[in-house]
This record gives sequence, structure tokens and C-alpha cells, in this order.
Amino acid sequence: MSRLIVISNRVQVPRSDDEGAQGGLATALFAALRKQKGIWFGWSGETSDSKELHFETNAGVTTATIDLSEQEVEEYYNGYANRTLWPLFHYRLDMAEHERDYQGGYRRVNEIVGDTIKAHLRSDDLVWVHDYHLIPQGEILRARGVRNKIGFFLHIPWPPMRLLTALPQHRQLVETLFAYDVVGFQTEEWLDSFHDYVLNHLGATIDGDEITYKGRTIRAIACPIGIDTTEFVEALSSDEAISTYKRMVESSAGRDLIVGVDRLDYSKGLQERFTGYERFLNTHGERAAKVYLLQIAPPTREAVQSYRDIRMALNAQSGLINGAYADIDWVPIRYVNRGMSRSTLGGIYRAARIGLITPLRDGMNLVAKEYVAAQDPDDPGVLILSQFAGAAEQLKEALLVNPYSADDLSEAIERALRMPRDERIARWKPMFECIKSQDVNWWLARFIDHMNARPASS
Ligand code: GDG
Repeated sequence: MSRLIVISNRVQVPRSDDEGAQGGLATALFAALRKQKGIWFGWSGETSDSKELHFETNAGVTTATIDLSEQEVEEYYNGYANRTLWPLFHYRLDMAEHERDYQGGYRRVNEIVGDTIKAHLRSDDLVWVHDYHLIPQGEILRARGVRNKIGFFLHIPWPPMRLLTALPQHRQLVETLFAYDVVGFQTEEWLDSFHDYVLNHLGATIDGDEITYKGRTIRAIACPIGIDTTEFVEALSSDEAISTYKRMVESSAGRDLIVGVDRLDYSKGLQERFTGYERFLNTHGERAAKVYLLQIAPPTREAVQSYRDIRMALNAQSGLINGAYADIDWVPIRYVNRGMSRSTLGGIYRAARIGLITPLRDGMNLVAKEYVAAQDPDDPGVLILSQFAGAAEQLKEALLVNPYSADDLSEAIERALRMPRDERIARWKPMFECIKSQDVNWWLARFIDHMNARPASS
């Protein structure tokens, strides 16, 4: 079997007791690399001027990391990745910043990564590049003579053509994708947007999965990422998950728990969620006092101003709602700004009558899948899911809502609380079957199969 060489922005080896805001990408990649031998390359998360590669093996996964300089982090990571591409790809043209320095830093760091990795590649390695931080990596490796099969997977949405054209040099960026053998998206919707761009803007030709442009043919597919469902379900029997579940039930004092878990990010729709929940409190007085919302939101990317802004806004909003509606023995929102271990999260999900997952835009959203995985099959809770999360393409039996509409959110909460057990089971079952059959191993195997099916580069 070929080695799998994964390249992603951050290399993070999750541990079961990890309390950080472990991103979905890291969680999934670690599970993937445990199945197939290889190396995981990327930034260590540290800043220094050294470009030495550090190898380490943890729980069967070998990682190789480099540090970046402060300027590189600022231009590549905080700049082009998180101030330019992230907002634009999440349909937030208003928040996207366009600076030449960011673009230059992005290119430079991608070249550093390519130079570093090239020396460690064997001719039959499969190379798999991840996410918006590293879009041009395939082209950079090709320019250094790498002939291996190289795949790219985008974890976030691919924006509609008209939005993408607001990015200076969008064409050059998209053209770099033609250096890969396989390009994967989370959903059919993002794949459609990509098709629209390459067809109507580049003049490429599309034939089924294959796209040909300037003599180069790539395969572009929708390949939705999953969670390690079996492992997640098993972890629910851990002492920590069980004691968390009991603690939640006790501290709920007969009230229904609504849970949200999100990195503190404007794409996750937290302000709109709080507004929708407030609408529910306001319009369902009697029932409202019998529920509470636990929102876990570990801060991320705090070097970027818009992330500091959203944190301040949510502090104020949760304070206002609690001030207006709380009673001497009840607060409507428990708002927690720190990470929890995965087992603790499992216990919380299981105790929650409602999973309220309402991003404004999300490539997939793994929390929705984790919530489904954690439910008691005989008495499951209800998933309320944004129609704009990639996960909505698979989890069709959730209560799908428009996250921008406070009325929609309020009505869905009311409906979920009233939902009889039979209906909850009938909705939960097909969702569980989906996340069980299309789990992280399915995702990995499907992507790798597509890579293997490509002809070797001549
Ligand atoms: C990107 C895309 C796509 C959260 N808080 C804690 C914690 N988490 C874990 C969750 C989940 C993961 O982080 C979050 O994954 P999401 O998919 O919900 O969101 P992003 O981080 O934005 O991920 C997204 C994903 O990549 C994968 O392709 O689905 O659309 O934006 O696993 O459980 N984990 C721990 N403590 C926390 O407090 N341990």
C-alpha cells in the first residue's frame, strides 16, 4: 500500500482528553492517518525563524512540522487565509480584506511547504493536500518535478462564481487546482458552484466527474466528510461521558437542555441563534422557563479583529438576554467560552433534548453528526440544523431551518420540544444510518479510491 502524505495548515494530534477547540479537520485527519500509514505535514502552530522539520510519532501517527515566522503567520494565516479566503468562501464579501502582502505571504508559505516536503517524498506516495490555506500547493509541487498523484480536499464551501470573482486574481488561484489529480468538495452544491466557474469563466469542458482545461484533466467530486461514528459511540460509555451526562441531568433540574457547540466564528451564526432563541423566550413564556440553552464556544483566531468583535458582541448579547429573562433559579443561556474534552462533549450531547446547529454557511459541520451519534436510540433528541450547512444534504430528517430567521428558529425549537418520541425516533434512525455508513473511513476510502483510479502522470 502506498504511503499517504497529508499536508494541511496545522498539524494537531488530538488526544481523547484534549480540551482545546479541536477543529473538525484535525479530528478527521487523525482518524484517517491511523488507518493508513504515512506522514502528516504542516505548521507546528509555533513562530520562529527556523525552517527545520520536526518529526514525531504519537498514537501511530507520524507528524512532521515546521515553524513559521511572525510575518509569515500574519500574512499567510491571519491574512490571506483568514481575512481574505475564509470570509469570501463563507459568502461574507463584506468582511473579506484584500491586501497584496497577504497574497504574497500566502504564496511564499506555500512555496516553503512545497520545498520542505519535496525532499521527503517517495515516488509511489499518495499526496493529499487539505483546505483553503494550501490551494496552490499542487501546482507548487508540480513545478518542483513531483509526479506523484496529488489530491486536494476543500473543507469549506466553494463560493458561487459571482462572489468568487470579487477575489483579485481569482483566475490564477482556480487555475492552480488543475495541477491536482482529484479535487474534492463536501457537497454537490459546492461542486456545482465550481463547475459553474470553470465552465463559464475558464471555458473548461466537463464530462461527468472529469474536467479538462488547457490539456489537463482532473477529477472533481463531492465527497462529504464523516466522523468516526463507532469511536464516538464507544466513547459515550466512558466514565467521563457518563458522569457528564449525569451532571447535566442533575443540573438541568427537569428542564430541557438545548445545546450548541461551535468554534467562536461569525460563520457559525451565533448572534442569529441567540436572537432566534430570544424570540422563542419572548413568544413562548410558559414553555421557555422549562428549557435552557448551553452554548459552548471556544475562541479561535483571536489575532483577527473580526473574531474579537464577534466575541464582544456575543458577551453583550448573552448578558442582555440573561438580564432580561433570568429568574432567581434559572438563566436562559449558559454561555461557555472554553473547550471541553470529546468525552465530555459526548455526555452533553446525549443529555440534550435539542442540538441547535445553525451556521450561516458551513462546508459540512461535524458537530451536527456528533450530536446524532450521541443520541439514545430509544429516546433521541431533535437536531435543528441550518439549511446552509453542508451536512443538511445528508441529514435531511433534521428540522432544517433558515438561520437568518428568528421566527424559523423559534418555531423549530417549539416544534422540537413538542415532538413525540415516535417521530423523534423516525427522524433520528435514517440520520444515524447515514453517519454510520458514510463515516470518516468511508470518506477516506472514497477519496483515495478516486486518486488510485486516476492514470499515473506521464
Ligand atoms: C471545518 C469546516 C467542516 C468543538 N469544540 C470543541 C471541540 N470541537 C470539535 C467538534 C467538531 C469540531 O471541533 C468542529 O468541526 P466543525 O465541522 O463543526 O467545524 P470547523 O472547525 O469550522 O471545521 C467544517 C470541517 O472543517 C471538517 O471538514 O465540517 O464545515 O468549517 O469535531 O466536536 N472538540 C473538543 N473540545 C471542544 O470544546 N475536544
